[in-house]
This record gives sequence, C-alpha cells and structure tokens, in this order.
Amino acid sequence: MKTQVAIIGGGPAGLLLSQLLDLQGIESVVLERHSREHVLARIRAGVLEWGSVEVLRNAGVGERMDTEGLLHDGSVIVWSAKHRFLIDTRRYAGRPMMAYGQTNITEDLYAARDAAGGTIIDEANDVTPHDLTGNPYVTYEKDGEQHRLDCNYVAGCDGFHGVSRASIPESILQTYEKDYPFGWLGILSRTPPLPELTYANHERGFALASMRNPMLSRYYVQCPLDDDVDEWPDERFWQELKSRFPEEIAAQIVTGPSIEKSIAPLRSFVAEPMRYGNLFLAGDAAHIVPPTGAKGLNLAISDVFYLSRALTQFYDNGSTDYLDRYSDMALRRVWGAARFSWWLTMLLHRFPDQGAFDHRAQEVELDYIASSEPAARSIAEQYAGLPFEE
Ligand code: RFL
Ligand code: PHB
Repeated sequence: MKTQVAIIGGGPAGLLLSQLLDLQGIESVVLERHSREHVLARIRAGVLEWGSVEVLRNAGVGERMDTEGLLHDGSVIVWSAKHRFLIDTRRYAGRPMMAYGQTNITEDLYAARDAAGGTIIDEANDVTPHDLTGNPYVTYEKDGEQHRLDCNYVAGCDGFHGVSRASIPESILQTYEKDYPFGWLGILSRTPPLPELTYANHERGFALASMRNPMLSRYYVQCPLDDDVDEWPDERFWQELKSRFPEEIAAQIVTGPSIEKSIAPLRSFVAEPMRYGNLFLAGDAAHIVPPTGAKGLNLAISDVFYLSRALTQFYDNGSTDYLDRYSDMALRRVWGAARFSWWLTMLLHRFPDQGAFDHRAQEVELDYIASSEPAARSIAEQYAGLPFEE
C-alpha cells in the first residue's frame, strides 16, 4: 500500500491530522494499535482553548461542539476556605473557553473520517517506521498478516508510549522530564456540574470540579500515587471532594454514582526536536504536561495545525519552509504550556515535602494574583492559550 502521509496513532492528534490533510486533498492512512471502542472509551481532557475550537471548526468537526459544548468566561480558583479568583480569559485575552470532552471530539473525528471514506486501520500490531531519513515506510501486522505502507512522510501521533519517538536515535533526541509525587483520581457522574469550572487549593490537597455537559460532571482529587481506585468507593470520593471546597461550593455539588473512575499520574515531559528526517512528532508523542493547566489536548491540536499547514505548503508548491521550521515553532508553544502547567501544578497542589512556610507562600501568591491586574492578566493570557505563529 502507498500513501502520502502515514499517521501512527488514531487518538485526537492522528485523526485530526488526517482530517485536515484530506480537506487539502492530501492522502493519509491512520494506523491505530487499539480497537475503536477502546479509543472511544478513554475519558480524558475537557477544556478547549479558543484557538483549538477554531481549528476543529475549520476541520469541519465543530457542529456538535458548538451545540453541546459549554462556553465559559474562564475558570475559578478557590483557596483558604474563602478566597475566590476568576481566571478571566474573556476579559484579559478576549476569548472564552469551551468545555467539550475529548471523547466527543474523537467520536466527531471518527464520524468525519468515515463520512469522507478515510482509511483508519485499527488493531494494527507491531507498527514500525523504517528508513526515516530516506524513503520512509511503515510495517505493521493486522489479523496475522504483515503489511507495508510506503509514504513520503510519517506523522508520529502515537502518544507518550508510542513507537515514533522511540525510533529517533538517542544521540539526536534530548528529553526533559519532571515527575510529581501524586496523581489525580478522576470520576465521571451523570449529575449536573457546578456552574463554573473550579480548582481548589486546600490543605487536604488539590481538587477540581469540571463538566462535560449539563448532566455530566467530571471531578478530580489529588491522591497518593500508589492509591488504587478500589480504595476509593464513591462515598469516600464525594466526601473527600467536598471537604476540599469552601462550604457554600461543597453544598452545591450534586453527587451520584460514578460511571468512570481512574487514577492518572502527573508528569511533565518534552522531547526535542520534534522532527527526525521525514518523521514528525505531534501531541503526547512529543510532550506531556500535568493536566492542571488543561493544555495537553490543546497542544496536540496546535501541533497538528502547524504540521498540516506545513504539509499543505509542501504538496501545494514543493516548499519545505514550514516543514523545516515545524519543530522550533511547535516547541515554542509547547514550552510555554509546559512552564505554565508546571507553575499552576506547583501553586495548587500540596507536596509531601512541603511545610507551613510553603503553604503560606502558595496562599500569598494566590492572594497576590487576585489583587494584581497584571498578574491576573498574565494567568488569563496563558490559560486562554498563546496565539499560533504565522
Ligand atoms: P493519545 O490520545 O494518547 O493518542 C495516541 C494514540 O496512539 C495509539 N498508539 C499506537 N498506535 C499504533 N502503534 C503504536 N505503537 C501505538 N502506540 C500508541 C494509542 O492507542 C492512541 O490511540 O495522544 P494524542 O492524540 O497526542 O492526544 C493527546 C491527549 O490525549 C492528551 O494530551 C490530553 O488528554 C491531556 N489532558 C488534557 N488536555 C487538555 O488539553 N485539556 C484537559 O482538560 C486535559 N485533561 C488530560 C486531562 C489527560 C488526562 N490523563 C488521563 C492523562 C485529564 C486527564 C486525567
Ligand atoms: C477536565 O474536565 O477533565 C479537566 C478540566 C480542567 C483541567 C483538567 C481536566 O485543568
């Protein structure tokens, strides 16, 4: 088989890339390790920057997002049981945020690819890219048979544990990594969410109240890394969650049975460069950020926007200008979001080695942000997402 762009990974990055390329008349094949059901069962991100909303609309997958997504002016931070601060993206960055689940985005992208007759090969095993600095091709196994896919370019959209980044020689790849000594325990419940997406810094640990739609809520609490979900029956979760919010907010939380419950570790990771020969990395394959800043999916979308533009330029007129600048351009946005996500994580969580001084310093920093317009503007501008480069 032959195509122009072989895309490894059928998560949001890979599917969106194939959709954007198709709109420009560029052929691609998506190779996904898991079944479609598996991919669609993952509950992950929920908050979109306005730039991401526009990319999805331009990709022709904005319709359901525009009817079902929840627009909001920003998100709220609460601390010391009484203080409240709105990260006012509409006021300071001129843009609202959109709550719309990654699961829905993935469904919308699958539907669009199916409608356009796109090729997505799921349950593809042993996907392996070859000859990345020459004439690239990808081999894989499907239903017990070996296949070879020849291509001009390979897009590595296969997430943090994929094969793409691992196929870049160690002598070329530089990685930067930071682990955090806790995880997020998240649940989904068919209950009405709080009116505002609310982050809490509390002495018992971080908590977050988020939303998917008017009858679907997503909540998280910071938990020890070695906790098991079985140790967290729903009752314990709700009690712990409520204890971390000020009383009047806790009183508004509507509880109900969880329909999903999982623990995710927090990690910062950046790999440089995001290109090796004819291989281009995009999304979690190249970088991971802790979810505190809600940036992971947004970065995947901005990488894909840059990469699709670069490939379009190449297939339009043979220029490799954008392809040559892809890694540097994408990494500037990635590092901005990596720094912001790290900073917000440090500000909002309780670390096991922190003492009373550190806690007071966190509270004083939150008080400062709430009382200083330049500080409020700075956090809102970063939360809203930095603009795409021309
Ligand atoms: P994905 O979604 O991991 O998809 C990669 C796909 O590649 C497949 N794959 C392979 N296929 C073929 N061969 C191989 N060898 C393969 N290895 C892997 C996988 O099966 C998978 O289908 O990466 P992608 O597309 O780059 O998308 C990135 C996002 O999923 C991720 O950044 C976000 O979910 C992060 N994130 C959030 N981001 C936001 O922007 N806003 C948020 O509010 C937000 N909240 C979150 C989050 C991530 C979380 N977790 C669980 C890590 C909340 C949580 C709890
Ligand atoms: C979510 O809704 O899953 C969510 C919202 C905000 C975050 C992280 C996750 O910062």
